[in-house]
Amino acid sequence: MDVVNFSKEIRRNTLRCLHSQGSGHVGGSLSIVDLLAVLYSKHMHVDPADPKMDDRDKLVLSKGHAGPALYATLALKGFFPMEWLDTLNKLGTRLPSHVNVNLTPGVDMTAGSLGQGLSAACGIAIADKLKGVDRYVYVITGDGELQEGQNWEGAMFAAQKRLDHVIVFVDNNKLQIDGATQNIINVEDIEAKFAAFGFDTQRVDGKDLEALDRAIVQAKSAHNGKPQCIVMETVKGKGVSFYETMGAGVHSTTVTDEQYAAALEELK
Ligand SMILES: Cc1ncc(C[n+]2csc(CCOP(=O)(O)OP(=O)(O)O)c2C)c(N)n1
Ligand SMILES: [Mg+2]
Repeated sequence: MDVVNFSKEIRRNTLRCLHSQGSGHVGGSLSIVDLLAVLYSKHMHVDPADPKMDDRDKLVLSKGHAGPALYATLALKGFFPMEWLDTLNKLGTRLPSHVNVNLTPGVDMTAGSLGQGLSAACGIAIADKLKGVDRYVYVITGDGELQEGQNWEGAMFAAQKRLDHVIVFVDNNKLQIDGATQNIINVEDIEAKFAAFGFDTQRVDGKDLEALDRAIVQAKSAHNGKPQCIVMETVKGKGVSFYETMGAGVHSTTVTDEQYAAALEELK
């Protein structure tokens, strides 16, 4: 499957997963689909048949509420049966609404309490250095999430320890739970902030699959001792017109039978 169709399939199955519960974190799941499509089709060194493979690349989905998008991606890659997508958050499920390393094959770190993923990635990366393991550790944070101070402790640490295999993506969809991120606590200029903390930074259109790919290639090849940050300009609810225009309400909203059918129609 080419990356364009892969991203479409991830969107469709993200909504399938959310529809199984009738509601959930629709907006922030859909805004990272294009990144996941590029990462998992072109970059992640992983083996669905051996999810704990020693030298695999790791992804820390720090905005752990976007689990449904990662689950759709992992299911499509063959980490687990597609039918699991219909069990989101149900009793006994392997797919909780927020990602859990102990429950889901292919999930590398538990998240949900925002702000901790970069620190976790630093821990993984420093352990890798000590053990001589050569892998990339990717982190996906939200723009609202950057309002949490722990991110900046992690950023300082990553630079101090020269963790150039840590690649942080910021899903800059401009919305958090209560409204526009800039009206609550403005986090811009995100690129300048990470640069000031010692990162190499790039800013890309997070809906442009080729631009994302180029940015990742560049970040992976830096090898200059600097941790890497890619700020992605995204749209919350991306891919479905009525979710894209819902505003802050799309953070956690319904996926009714009617909405699901209408969304699938748009994603044909
Ligand atoms: C420590 C912590 N505080 C509050 C929450 C509740 N919460 C869940 S998602 C969210 C908004 C996050 O905004 P952003 O990072 O921009 O996420 P996105 O727009 O990508 O969904 C909040 C406040 C949480 N999960 N963890
Ligand atoms: Mg956001």
